[in-house]
Amino acid sequence: MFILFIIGTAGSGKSLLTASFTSWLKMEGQDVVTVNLDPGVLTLPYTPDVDVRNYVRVEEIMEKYMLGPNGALVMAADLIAEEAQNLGNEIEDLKPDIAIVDTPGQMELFAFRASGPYIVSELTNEPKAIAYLFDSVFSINPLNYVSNLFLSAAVYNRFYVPQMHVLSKCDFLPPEEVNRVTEWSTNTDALDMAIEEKLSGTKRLLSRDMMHAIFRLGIKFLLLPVSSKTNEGLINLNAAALRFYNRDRWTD
Ligand SMILES: Nc1nc2c(ncn2[C@@H]2O[C@H](COP(=O)(O)OP(=O)(O)OP(=O)(O)O)[C@@H](O)[C@H]2O)c(=O)[nH]1
Ligand SMILES: [Mg+2]
Repeated sequence: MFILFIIGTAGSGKSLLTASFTSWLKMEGQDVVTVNLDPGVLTLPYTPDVDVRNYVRVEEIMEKYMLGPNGALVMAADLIAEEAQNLGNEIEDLKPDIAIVDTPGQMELFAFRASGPYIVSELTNEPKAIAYLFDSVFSINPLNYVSNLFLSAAVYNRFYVPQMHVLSKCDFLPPEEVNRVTEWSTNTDALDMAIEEKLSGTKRLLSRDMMHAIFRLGIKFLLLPVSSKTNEGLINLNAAALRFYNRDRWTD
């Protein structure tokens, strides 16, 4: 079994990618299950096979503890950790080839509190990877791109799980823009040049220094353009996931 966690900032396309990638894998004949870890979500574009809302519900926490929506989400994030074992058992009972895990809308609640890394490590002992989403329209600005790279590096430092970078909603951009942004992920000089061209003053200095610091840490992953509307790039996402899976199996 292989577990793929979909992580990204609010609205970056996590839930729809969970839905589209799952359908695509099913068409390829894979035995795949979906896991919803968002306790506050009302509607999902897929029917989760394993759902955290069966254990923790944000509306109930709001009522019971008289909390507002954000306070309840923070509490929910911590309560989910106690259910890691149950959720893991549910996944293992289904015996899938691959489980796609949709994570909470507010990434910081999952990534930057103690509970997220605990859940990722305790859910199962099977090989895992994280797909970190870069929202297309947001990413064409080099400052936003580097800021997102920084967030991804922070996620990487929190989870210590193999990570891949996905340029989500790529159908929003013309192909030449998609190529330009994906080149930034492999070619430091191209990103340096975009920063010089498009940014000035403090923004330029900050972006350049952040970019070099991140690349020095060895965090340089190819950005895979993917669209959940057209299914473009799902084949490459699958190939990248398989590479991690096989690598994990060989090193076990
Ligand atoms: N055109 C296009 N729209 C997309 C794509 N993926 C997601 N969207 C749209 O972007 C919006 C947010 O998508 P979601 O999948 O809900 O994003 P999310 O990251 O799960 O959002 P939260 O869980 O609320 O943080 C929705 O309106 C989707 O229809 C895509 O590949 N192409
Ligand atoms: Mg979602």
